[in-house]
Amino acid sequence: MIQKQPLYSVRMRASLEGRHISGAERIVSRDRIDEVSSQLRNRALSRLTEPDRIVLTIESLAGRRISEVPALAVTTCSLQDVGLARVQAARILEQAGVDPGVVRSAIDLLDRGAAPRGTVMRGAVIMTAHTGKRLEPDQERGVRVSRVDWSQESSIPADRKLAAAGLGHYRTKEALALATKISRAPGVIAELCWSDDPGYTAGYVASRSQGYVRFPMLKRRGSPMGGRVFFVREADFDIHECIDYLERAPVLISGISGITHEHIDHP
Ligand code: WAQ
Ligand code: MG
Repeated sequence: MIQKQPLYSVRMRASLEGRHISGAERIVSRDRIDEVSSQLRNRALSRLTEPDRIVLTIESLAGRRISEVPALAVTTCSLQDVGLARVQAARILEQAGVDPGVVRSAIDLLDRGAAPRGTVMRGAVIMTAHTGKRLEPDQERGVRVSRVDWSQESSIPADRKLAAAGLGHYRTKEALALATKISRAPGVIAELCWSDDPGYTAGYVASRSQGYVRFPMLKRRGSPMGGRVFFVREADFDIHECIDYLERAPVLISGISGITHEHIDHP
């Protein structure tokens, strides 16, 4: 899509003594750069841990091809027990084509901390769906998905629809945008994610065909462990093409596709 007005990627990264604390990003028109920059800066400063360094990057996307795609459909699965939720999440990933053993090792990996010393990675693990091999070049950093946001026209209506469904937390809106972009990455067949925020227990599994399936309790409250795993097909997988898309291709989310709740007592 060719934009009438040039768009800018605005990205924030905050750290303390070199350790990552928070990051966020937007894609906005020129006249909104000031407003959004200060929002991101305030967000960095309002974290429990105060950063000693905040890096703001403002980059023009003029001349870049920007794709506009609808959000994945959202389903919330009612299972309130972490163990049962993980069984159901695993089943969905298996249906997407991930080997059952690989699903288990991915869940264990996020539980233990996927970075080398058992800490949380800044970005995502890339894992082959049949043999469970890790392919991300740097296991401390992982792959950071970037250059994705809700379009200006869709953002407020999306807030309204998500809030009306009881999903008004900013994390849900951001994760849905990320998951939508990730689901379209070349070679990615599914994703698993839950937050590293000890107070935020919700997580999701997502794929292009199954949509965004969220679980209010995908980890135990109080756990500082979280992360993302992108499962990729084994054959003809081009890691450079995939990472280039995830990190660099600008994607705008054009609107909400549907929000449903699914009540099941047992996986
Ligand atoms: N690209 C790749 N990986 C990322 C990115 C990114 N841009 N941002 C975060 N991660 C990885 C990193 O390992 C984090 O530790 C982990 O994901 C979790 O990040 O209600 O808030 O920002 O439907 O803590 C999911 C459920 C919330 C939302 C996810 O993730 C819902 C969330 P967080
Ligand atoms: Mg976080």
